[in-house]
Amino acid sequence: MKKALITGITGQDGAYLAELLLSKGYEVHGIKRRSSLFNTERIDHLYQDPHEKGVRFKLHYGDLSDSTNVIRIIQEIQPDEIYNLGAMSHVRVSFDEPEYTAQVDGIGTLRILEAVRLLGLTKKTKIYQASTSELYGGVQGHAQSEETPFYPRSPYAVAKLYGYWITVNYREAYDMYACNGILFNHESPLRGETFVTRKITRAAARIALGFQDKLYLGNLDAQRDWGHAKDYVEAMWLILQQEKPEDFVIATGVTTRIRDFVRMAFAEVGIELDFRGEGIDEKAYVASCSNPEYQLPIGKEIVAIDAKYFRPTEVDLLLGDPTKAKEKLGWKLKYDLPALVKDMMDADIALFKRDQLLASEGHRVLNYHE
Ligand code: NDP
Ligand code: GDR
Repeated sequence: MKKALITGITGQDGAYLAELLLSKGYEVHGIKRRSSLFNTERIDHLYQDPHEKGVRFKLHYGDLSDSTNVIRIIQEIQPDEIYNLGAMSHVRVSFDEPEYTAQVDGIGTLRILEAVRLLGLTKKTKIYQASTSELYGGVQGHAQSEETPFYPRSPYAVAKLYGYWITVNYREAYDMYACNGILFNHESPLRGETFVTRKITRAAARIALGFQDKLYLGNLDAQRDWGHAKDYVEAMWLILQQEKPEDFVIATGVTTRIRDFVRMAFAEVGIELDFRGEGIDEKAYVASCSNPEYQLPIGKEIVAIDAKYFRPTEVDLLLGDPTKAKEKLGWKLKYDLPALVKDMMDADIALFKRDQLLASEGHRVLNYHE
């Protein structure tokens, strides 16, 4: 039985990847962080009582900022495959926590690679590094492929740039099977609530059900190449099953503006949005207002702009070219953007209908929205 170790198993991709590997017969180990509240909601359905026999799903406390912890866990497990998905993954938050982001997303990758080398596992253990389309950042004007140079535009992307190159370097220096998946944005019902797509689908569902009045967003003109996380974890696995270790771009090849995602999500609950602000430079508009908190109401007064969601440096357009992955990995997409939006909206409507029921019975429901 193959053994896999997933860092970041409690995150969106970690949860889907764990499901996929279990379905393929792997023994799956994951690193979870200690937190003051349970943080395993996305993988609770996979939990197996460790006291039982034949358990194939095991969690270990750990943190990518702690080298000795990483070494000990890898030594104990002796994994065949490591998927390094753990990261401070929020681009805007990385401007607030740049040093921590560098420690975890950059040096954390080195800690994994170095642990495998020190433990003499270079011939046994294959490593997948969660690289990102954010590496391209300021490179605009054409579809981005494995050959496109990088120009990171955030502390997150700069940390991931180190992760990318240290993975390539260990592959070349020590002949390790270590690969980068350069994944473009991928979303799902399990997407973290503060990333733009989930923030939008949650808000559309909550507004339709009367839990929320308004949705505040930042730059609506950015364009992203969005796929479904379920399709993208398949690619991660395929990348580690090749004869030779190589890096791959994983993307849909279609890009869409944030405002169009907003329209599509609200259309699912029968709300047609008419963007009054369309065509104007919203960032300049907000900056020109004397009150920095001024919010420009657009779209039937339901969607408004709040300057705090703009980033000091933005990535305007991401559009990936997945030709190599399609040809060499045989990777295929099952979801297009309308199917992704529908999947997310269905899940969030169901979630908040449950809250509606709880509220009608007099129970307190969580009121969190960013
Ligand atoms: P999430 O933010 O959903 O999950 C991140 C995971 O990393 C969580 O399990 C989190 O734990 C864990 N983590 C955070 N800090 C540490 C740390 N110090 N030590 C160990 N684990 C830590 O991200 P996604 O699932 O969306 O993304 C997975 C990976 O892929 C990330 O590396 C991300 O940067 C990268 N990526 C994501 C893309 C996307 O569109 N989703 C695109 C390209 C790359 P906890 O639950 O405790 O917070
Ligand atoms: P991104 O995803 O930065 O591409 O990183 P995010 O969903 O956060 O932003 C996408 C675009 O939407 C704009 N935007 C807003 N973003 C957020 N979060 N909140 C808002 O209110 C808002 N309004 C507009 C942003 O400015 C941006 O242009 C994601 C992460 O998963 C990374 O870990 C991963 O590496 C990349 O995708 C590929």
